[in-house]
Amino acid sequence: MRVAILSDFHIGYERFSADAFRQAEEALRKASERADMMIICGDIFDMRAPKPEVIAQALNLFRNAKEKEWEARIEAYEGKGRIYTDMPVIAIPGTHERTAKNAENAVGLLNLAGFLADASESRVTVRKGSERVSVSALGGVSEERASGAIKEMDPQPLDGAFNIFAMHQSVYELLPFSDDFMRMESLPKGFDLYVNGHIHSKVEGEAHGKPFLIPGSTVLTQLKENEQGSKGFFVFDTERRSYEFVEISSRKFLLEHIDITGKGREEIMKEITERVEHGSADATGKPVMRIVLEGRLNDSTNHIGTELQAMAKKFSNSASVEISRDRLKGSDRDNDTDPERGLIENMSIKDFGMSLFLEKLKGKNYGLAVPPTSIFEMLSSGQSKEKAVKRAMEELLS
Ligand SMILES: [Mn+2]
Repeated sequence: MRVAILSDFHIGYERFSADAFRQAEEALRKASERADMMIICGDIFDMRAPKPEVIAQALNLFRNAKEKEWEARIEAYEGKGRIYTDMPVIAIPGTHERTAKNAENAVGLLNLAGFLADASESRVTVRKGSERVSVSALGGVSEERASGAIKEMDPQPLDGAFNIFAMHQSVYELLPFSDDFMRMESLPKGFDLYVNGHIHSKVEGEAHGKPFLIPGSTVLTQLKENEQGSKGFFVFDTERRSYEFVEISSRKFLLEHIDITGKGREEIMKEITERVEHGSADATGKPVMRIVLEGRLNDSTNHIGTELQAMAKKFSNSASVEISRDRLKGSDRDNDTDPERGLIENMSIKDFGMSLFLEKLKGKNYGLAVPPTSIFEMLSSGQSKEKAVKRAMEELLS
């Protein structure tokens, strides 16, 4: 069978919402054409409580997949929940959809509507003729719970099938930023293929001697160095045990560094203009450019911030430009030592919030029986502050 592996559509992502929809649409359409089944490794939505218009976008996207005459069909579902379709479109919720325990998440809604099969903490087996592909999956959980959750779930490969394990987690070997991240060795053994979401650039690795694939996001989100590559998804051929990456058209993204040490404001402005003009020259559509200024500010460039912002706006017809001063040294910004920089740039805002929360608790010798991460989920849920605090207090005192 040909299995499409997609991830991180981030539908509803405000900054590039049209891109998020269009690029997810192209990925889903191409995947339906080229594959017998698909697995979406989380973060279909960008937010936990998507607005009705964003849910409508998702329904429209998955309706297209529903129109295909799928020859492969879901034959078995083994898990605690329920699925409402036998169409071989399998998904799990990711970090962005994660809700407090027992609360329905947005991917769960698509499952209820029968637009996909939520495979969280379950095993879903797809059959085409005499061939079987079995997918065991862990829906996104907070990082420090991942290895424990896999152990608890104890996923088992199915005899006579091609076995895939799917999840949505950070992996320490790929992002060595926190001891909370699970290790490759925590992945269950005996599977033929491991697929993951969460990381927004393409990864082709290995786990327990088998392929470990991350397709990356279908839309630009974090404006990081590694997002300059092409966007798309994998199609894995279970018979040949080989795969290809299918590209989708996506907005061009360029990240440039300019060293401003010893340069005056005129010179800096001129250099930025040249870079932007060069970068947008042969682009179809408006590219996204992030220009990172490096080096040391001097007396004449000390307070260049507002000018740079005005400058970035000036290009708005030809490119979406972001000028970063975070790496400058001098009195405007002083980041000579900023150990957290790398950390912040490589984590989602939510994960970063969680790590700050855990750090604060450590300093206070937190010793209650309630996992701090579930308290964090409650406090950061979309509810009003009063309600969230009330629920967290109830949980703590129960
Ligand atoms: Mn994501």
